[in-house]
Amino acid sequence: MDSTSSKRVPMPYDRSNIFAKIIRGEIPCVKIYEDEKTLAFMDVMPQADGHVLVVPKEDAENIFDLSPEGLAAMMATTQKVAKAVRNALACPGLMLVQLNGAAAGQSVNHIHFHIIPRTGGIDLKFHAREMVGRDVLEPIAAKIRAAL
Ligand code: DGP
Repeated sequence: MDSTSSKRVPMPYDRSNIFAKIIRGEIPCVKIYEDEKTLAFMDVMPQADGHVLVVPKEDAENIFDLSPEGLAAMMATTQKVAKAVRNALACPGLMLVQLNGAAAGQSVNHIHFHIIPRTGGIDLKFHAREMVGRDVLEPIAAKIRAAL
C-alpha cells in the first residue's frame, strides 16, 4: 500500500478494555438500556448530570473498524436513549460526542457515543476527570429508564 492510500489496516481489538468487560458483564455499570446489539449505561465520570454512553456489542475500537450494521444499531440506540434523556431531564440542549484515537481524546478503546445534556450557562465538566458513585448516578438513571 502506498503512503497516500486512504486504506488502513485495522488494529487488533483489545478485549481487555473496560467497556468490553462491561459488555461481558465482568464489571458492573448503571445500565440504561440493552438489546441484542447495543448497551447504554451511565458514564462514571459525567461531564453533566445525565451523561450516558452507548456502545455496540461488536468488537470495534473506533468508527473505522465498526461494521455498517453495528453503526446503524449504535445510532438507533443513541437516538432512542437521547430522547429519553431529553424527556427525563427536560434539558434544553443535548450534545453527542464520539472520539476516535488518543489524539482526539479517546481514552477507552471500544467505540462509544457520549450523550451529554446541555443547559445554557452551565459549562461542561472536564472530560474523564472526576468519578461519581452509584448513589449519584442511580436516581438519574431511574428517571431516564422511566422515559424510555
Ligand atoms: P472517551 O475518552 O471518549 O474514550 O470516553 C470514555 C468515557 O468513559 C469517559 O467519559 C469516562 C468513562 N469511563 C471510564 N471508565 C469507565 C467505567 O469503568 N465505567 C463507566 N460507566 N464509564 C467509564
